[in-house]
Amino acid sequence: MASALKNLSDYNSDNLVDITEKKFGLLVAEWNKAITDTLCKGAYETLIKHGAKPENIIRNTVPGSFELSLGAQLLAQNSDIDAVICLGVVIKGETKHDDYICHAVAQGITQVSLKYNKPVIFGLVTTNNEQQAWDRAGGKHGNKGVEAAATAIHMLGISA
Ligand code: DLZ
Repeated sequence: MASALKNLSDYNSDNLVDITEKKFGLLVAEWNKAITDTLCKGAYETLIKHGAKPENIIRNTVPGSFELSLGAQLLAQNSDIDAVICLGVVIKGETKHDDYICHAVAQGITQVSLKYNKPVIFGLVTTNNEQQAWDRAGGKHGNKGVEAAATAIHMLGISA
């Protein structure tokens, strides 16, 4: 099985861009807050490590992952912001709520990305249980917040 790109060093350096003057919107859902805070820390530290300035990382929270789409739109419409990183954790329950939320967010942030022509990153961890979510928030499957930030930086390097 192909392994996921986890760090910027996994990307082709041709696509990398200097992010010292780039502005990022970091949008974090508060459901499963302990886990989303860990994703957020991973994303934030990755941006800083690769040259972003702390004052250029605008962090906002939304109540739950369902609200990520509107939150992303509110950030993306700001012409100062170059990329938006959406982070959330949706854990399967007894009903199909997880399906509805995940599909809505996937569609919503895709629309925002295409409407505003800027990267809006899908950093949604969707799992069957809490342990699987922790496994992806600094556990055995890495930190998806780090991957989301690396993806944003990579996308900023795409040019026509
Ligand atoms: C309602 C709900 C449920 C049941 N589960 C989650 C979840 O696992 N992860 C998450 O981020 N949000 C959840 N929510 C909240 C919804 O995303 C949303 O905030 C509410 O339905 C209000 O629109």
